[in-house]
Amino acid sequence: MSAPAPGPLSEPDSAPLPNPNSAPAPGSATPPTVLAVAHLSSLLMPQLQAAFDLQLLPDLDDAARAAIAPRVRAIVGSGDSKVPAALIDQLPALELISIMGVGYDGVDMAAALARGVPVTHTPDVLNDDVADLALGLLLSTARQLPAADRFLRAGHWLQGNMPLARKLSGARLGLVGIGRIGQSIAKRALAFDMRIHYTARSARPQLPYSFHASVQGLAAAVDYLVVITPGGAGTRHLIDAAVLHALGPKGILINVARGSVVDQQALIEALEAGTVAGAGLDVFEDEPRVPQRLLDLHKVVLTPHIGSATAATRQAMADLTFANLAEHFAGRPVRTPVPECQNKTEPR
Ligand code: 8YV
Repeated sequence: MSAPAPGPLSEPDSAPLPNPNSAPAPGSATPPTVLAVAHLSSLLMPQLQAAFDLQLLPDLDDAARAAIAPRVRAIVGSGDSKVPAALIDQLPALELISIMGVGYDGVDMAAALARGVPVTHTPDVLNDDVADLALGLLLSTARQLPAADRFLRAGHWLQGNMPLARKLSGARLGLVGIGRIGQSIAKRALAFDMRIHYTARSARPQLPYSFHASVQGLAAAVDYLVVITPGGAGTRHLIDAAVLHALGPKGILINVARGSVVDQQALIEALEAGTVAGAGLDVFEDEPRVPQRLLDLHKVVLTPHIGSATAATRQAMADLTFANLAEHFAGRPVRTPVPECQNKTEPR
């Protein structure tokens, strides 16, 4: 993919980024039209509104959509936004897709690549938060922290102690995915003296952890299985009934990746049957809807997709999403292209 040609608003290389707090000066050139595919973070929207002709897809009727389609030069969305081929195909002037999230499985990458449209995301800035949450879910499920809180508040302590929980320190941890976030989880788990195992497309001999070629083999070898692999067609239902069976009646599953990676129906059945001990889930197959059968299970800890949801991290993600757009429209290389678009944009 060649670097996009600088647009009419291009500035010399030394020019500062557009100031997100100032609207274009009266009489200046029309700002580029950017289409937000959803109502996005309030940390990002004001920056976009100040710098661009921002159009909100959910607010447009068919006629308004058709009217702006020829001038849309960028799409902006979040990690869970859908950017289908049908939308990309309707936008002849599209130059960039900027996603506020590390995951971009909602973007039809084949369609974007076919059109030569670069896609950017927000890696690294959220590694700590997602890894922190994974450890939080591990501790919450192992030590039954939400159940303990409910137990105390309900007055049950007055009648006796809670059933004993599970030990986390020293246990075997299996990571499905050993990318940047997976390694951040491993680093934290080492402080709990956990023994780290992982599976990935290929072994990483430089890492001091035990590699397993299959997810099933990994699940059979560990006490806790943490899913931290990208979503999308390639990993859909990677954690299926067979993997859950291998994890076994003492095993606990944590998912901080994408709901699509786990066969949710198979997980519910395994939890109900007791063939898996528990689960800590931050992501679900049909967010924000969570099946009643999952809500009814006391051995699961459920959080509403909050992996990166701290003020500091969401600000960093918003700023990086904006910076990718700003760099592009200033005629400079984008900062964080997705892996499929790296080395295909101008070298930095
Ligand atoms: C948020 C995420 O859901 O980064 C991701 O891929 O799933 C989360 O951080 C979202 O993208 C925030 O906009």
